Amino acid sequence: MQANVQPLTLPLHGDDRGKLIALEALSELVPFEVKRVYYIFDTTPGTVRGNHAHKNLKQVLICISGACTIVCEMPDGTKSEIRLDWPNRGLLIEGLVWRQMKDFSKDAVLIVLASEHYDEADYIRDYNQFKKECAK
Ligand code: T46
Repeated sequence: MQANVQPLTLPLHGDDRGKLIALEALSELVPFEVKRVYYIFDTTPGTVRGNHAHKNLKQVLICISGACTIVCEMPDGTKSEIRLDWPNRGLLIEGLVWRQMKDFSKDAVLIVLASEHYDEADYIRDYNQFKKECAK
């Protein structure tokens, strides 16, 4: 699978009652069947999470409350930082991408839609191993 990191702008349905965002599997925004949803919240100030890559997993990350920053390193070493600070701002990550999540605001809730069930064997948690995989 080609490594890909793609910011997404999720369509917002707003009126005088408030705002609503709909996410649909196999759509342009979530281009896979969602098998798992998890969320990260109540993070310790200053913490950095992630520090791993996935072999096969596809995910869409959305900070539905507060804000956090996602740092991605592509197989060619290119790095990008994406600030997720509004519920209609998402990030699609697929393929071999080293990721970190940092600078969580106190109220941050990061929700993640994932293409597969949890499988520790899909993780590359060793950075040197990641670089070796990238060189293949
Ligand atoms: C990712 C980033 C964005 C489970 O038991 N089931 C699950 O579905 C998940 C995601 C985690 N866990 C367990 C495994 C660990 O014992 O929860 C604990 C914390 O997981 P981890 O240290 O991998 O969490 P993060 O925040 O570093 O990474 C997570 C996801 O694991 C990862 O796939 O891409 O969020």
